[in-house]
Amino acid sequence: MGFFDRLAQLLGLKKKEANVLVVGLDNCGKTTIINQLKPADAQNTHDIVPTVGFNVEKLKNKSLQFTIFDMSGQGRYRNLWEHYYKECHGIIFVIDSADKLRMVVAKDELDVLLQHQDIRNRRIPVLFFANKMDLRDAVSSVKCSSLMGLLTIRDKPWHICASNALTGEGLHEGVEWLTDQIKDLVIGKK
Ligand code: G3D
Repeated sequence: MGFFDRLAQLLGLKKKEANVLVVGLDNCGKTTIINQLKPADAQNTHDIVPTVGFNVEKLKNKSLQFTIFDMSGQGRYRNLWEHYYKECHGIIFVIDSADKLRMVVAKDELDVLLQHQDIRNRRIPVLFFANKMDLRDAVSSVKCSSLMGLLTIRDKPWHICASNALTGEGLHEGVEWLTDQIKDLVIGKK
């Protein structure tokens, strides 16, 4: 059973809704990752288009919602996506591990996100994908953690996985972790 099915089933049982934000700079692989995570029968439907700043994907059963933001473009859409911070139960932060130059920008965006008033004081789980691990210039997930300053995050559970969104490699491990974290948050404590 995939991430969607498993989490949706758990949430469905409790009539809860979970919101997951999928964020990162443009072109880092957000859309490709979400497509991989969708149930097999929905994977080849073209209902997710490349993200232009902002894209909300709501699953049919309505218990699980993915909202995808591009954190690029001088924050043109920032006001729109900040609206979703209050309601989110988990964050997937996608990093292009082969684009060391823009990792500095990704780090700045991460810092702004983590300091936001609606995120700062909450123990929201953050899953990082060091994506595009298949590319020759890709840095390891350990190196990625250090470039992104992840070791300084102490008030939120976080986890990083190297991934290849084209093949799906690494995605499973990451979403297993996120599922467990959200399960505790949404079902365990609310
Ligand atoms: P975005 O939604 O974050 O903007 P996309 O990014 O999912 O649209 O991906 C941007 C490009 O990167 C796409 O290529 C996609 O196929 C590619 N990509 C995504 N993940 C990986 C990966 O893990 N490895 C490699 N090698 N490429 C990846 P195109 O050519 O369609 O623009």
